[in-house]
Amino acid sequence: MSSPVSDQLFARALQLIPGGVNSPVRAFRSVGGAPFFTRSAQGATLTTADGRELIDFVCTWGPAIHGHNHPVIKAAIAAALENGTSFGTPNPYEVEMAGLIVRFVPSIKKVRMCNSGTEATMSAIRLARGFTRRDKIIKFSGCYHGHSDSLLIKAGSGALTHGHPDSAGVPASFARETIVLPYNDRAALDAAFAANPDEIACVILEPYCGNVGFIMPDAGYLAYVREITAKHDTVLIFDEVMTGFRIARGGVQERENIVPDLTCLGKIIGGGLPVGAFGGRADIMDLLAPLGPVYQAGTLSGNPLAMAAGIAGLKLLEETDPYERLDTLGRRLRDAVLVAARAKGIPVQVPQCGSMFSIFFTDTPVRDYDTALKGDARLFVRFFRAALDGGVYLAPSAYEAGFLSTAHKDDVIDRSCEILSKAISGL
Ligand code: HOZ
Repeated sequence: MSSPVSDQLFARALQLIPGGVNSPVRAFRSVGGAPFFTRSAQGATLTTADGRELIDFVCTWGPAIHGHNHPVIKAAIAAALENGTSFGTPNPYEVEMAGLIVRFVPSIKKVRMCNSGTEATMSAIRLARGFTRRDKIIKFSGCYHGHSDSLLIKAGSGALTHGHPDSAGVPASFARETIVLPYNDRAALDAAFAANPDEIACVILEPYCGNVGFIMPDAGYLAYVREITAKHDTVLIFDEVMTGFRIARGGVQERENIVPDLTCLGKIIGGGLPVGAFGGRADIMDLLAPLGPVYQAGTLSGNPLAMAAGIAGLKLLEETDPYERLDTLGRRLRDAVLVAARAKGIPVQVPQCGSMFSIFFTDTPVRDYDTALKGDARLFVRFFRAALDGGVYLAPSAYEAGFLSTAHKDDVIDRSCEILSKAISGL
């Protein structure tokens, strides 16, 4: 695929921006070649700087559940823009947004807005430490909670894709406070709590993992995590930055009927503009400044444009209730891949729930970091390139989730199934 405009832009970007990208997941280093540049995005389609149209299953890494550039969200941003871009004082949008989040997400009684998922998880952990007066935290290998120091240990997403799941620059003394366990392993949790009595401030996890590919919990696992954290007075934090408002309106916690103490949100709640939020039990949230001693702040937190976009997006979800439909489309895509791989004799796993999915080339069911790494990454690269040549853009990594939107209508899914099946049969 020749992309002279993208290639020229990338050459210039490499001189000015480390690796030519402002977030490592956008680089094509693990799949080879240079990334394409996007000129515009509409519905389920990206148009590259070279004028190529691609069916997009990255959806800006999750936020675009209504597709790109949805007219209702666009109009909400335009209307808010008339009143200004940032006030540095409370604004009415923030109150409406908080009301929507509290109404839709079962465990959230109070919520604080911030600017990214990274800020949300970092702040939720500080809050859990302030609440419990304990220092240690538990995270799970392959879970990615943004790029704050304590969390870049055995991390997924770009950290794993580019070969640095344990980031350089994290002081050993910080890393010592982070206990990393395998996901889906109850015995490992038991052992960690037994070895660190009254020391663990919080357990943070993506209840459905989306950053080491898409992985779902074994039956009863999340309930067990809830039970053991409650038993040890440890704060349970669900990182629903990806899954919030995507797996269900109330996130995984609604689907699985689990009540975490704190929840982190981002992506969809910003309607495509930068945003994050964390919320939960009122007694914990009220420890935040200015009420309490745990400090957290942000010049652009609750930004009126981001709030207006997010509010429009959340209201659209309420009006359209797209979840069953998205699941049907997700299953069609999954089944097409399974059928094509079976016909070709290629082992594949396609975990999928609603509008999230992954494609792992392995015969081992994927239930944690180690089994995700069993996927044939070289075969994934060939598959990725064939899909891209055919007109489908998947995340440029064997360890990222795919996303659908309501703009992926039947005909788009039909075409995608054809392209992906052809990509597999050519492997
Ligand atoms: N969670 C996203 C991908 N796994 C983050 C996107 C990014 O790092 O740019």
